[in-house]
Amino acid sequence: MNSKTLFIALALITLPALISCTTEARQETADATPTALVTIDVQGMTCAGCETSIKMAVKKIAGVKNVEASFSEGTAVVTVNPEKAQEQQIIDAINKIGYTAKKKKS
Ligand code: 9UX
Repeated sequence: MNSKTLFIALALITLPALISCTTEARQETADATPTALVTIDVQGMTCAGCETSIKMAVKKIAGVKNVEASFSEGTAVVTVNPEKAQEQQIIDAINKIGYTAKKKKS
C-alpha cells in the first residue's frame, strides 16, 4: 500500500466517526434535560424475549429515556433523567416482573 492509498483509507475510516461525533454534540445542546446512565445487574434473563420484557417494564418509568437489556451480559443499561427516575424504581420494576435486579457494583 503506498502512502496515498493509506491516506485515503484513513480518511474514509475517520470521516464518518467525526461526523457522528458532531451530530451527537448537537443533539445534546438541543435537549437540555440532564441524562445519566444507570447499569443494573439482572439475573434470570435467558433470551431476547426476556430483554424485551425488561425494556417494556423499565420504559414505563417516568424519566427513563432508553433501556438496553442484554441477557448474555446479565445487565440492563438505562438512560435516565436523574432528576426524575430513581435507580430503586428501576430495580423494583424489574423485580416485579420476575427477574432479580441489583444495583451494579461499580
Ligand atoms: Mo426469555 Mo421466554 O424468558 O418466557 S425465555 S422471554
